[in-house]
Amino acid sequence: GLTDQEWQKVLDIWGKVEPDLPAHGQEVIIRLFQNHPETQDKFDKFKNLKSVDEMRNSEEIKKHGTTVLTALGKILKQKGNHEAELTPLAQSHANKHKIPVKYLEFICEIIVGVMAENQAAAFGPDSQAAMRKALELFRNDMASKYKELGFQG
Ligand code: HE6
Repeated sequence: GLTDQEWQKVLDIWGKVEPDLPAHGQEVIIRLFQNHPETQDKFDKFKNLKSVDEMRNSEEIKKHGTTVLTALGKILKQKGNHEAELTPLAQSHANKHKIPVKYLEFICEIIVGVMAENQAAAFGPDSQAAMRKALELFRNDMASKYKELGFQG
């Protein structure tokens, strides 16, 4: 788990991201699709978007990025006691969307990268380390739920 100080760092930096959630979310989804095109294939609604320009002009991508980061923020705010938030997310991503744990790793790495670019001043090495730990906890707990559900993610 994380110490109180680490959670404090995570929630402090998330507080800086939150006012600008749609921009962060849009960038995260576009980078996910650019760096790992197999993730884009999981989305019926985004399969048709071919170029970065099309992605940038898509309100749907921005909306989805906001949805994803809003859900993640709710989870982070539970400071590890995220069972109630994680269960439905694991269920939908295992059973319905079929998203391997590997893809969760991809998006977590991209989230840290986008935050590092957009929040350079506030997101120092300690904050980055704390954020990475929080995202690792999230992924590990998602992976456990996947196992319970029999999804070999
Ligand atoms: Fe996904 N997602 N997602 N997801 N998702 C979500 C929260 C998805 C995610 C990683 C989602 C995904 C494919 C997520 C998704 C729908 C992820 C919410 C709240 C919803 C929703 O309610 O609509 C993380 C880390 C979080 C917090 C891929 C690929 C990755 C890496 C759909 C195909 C699909 C969908 O609706 O079709």
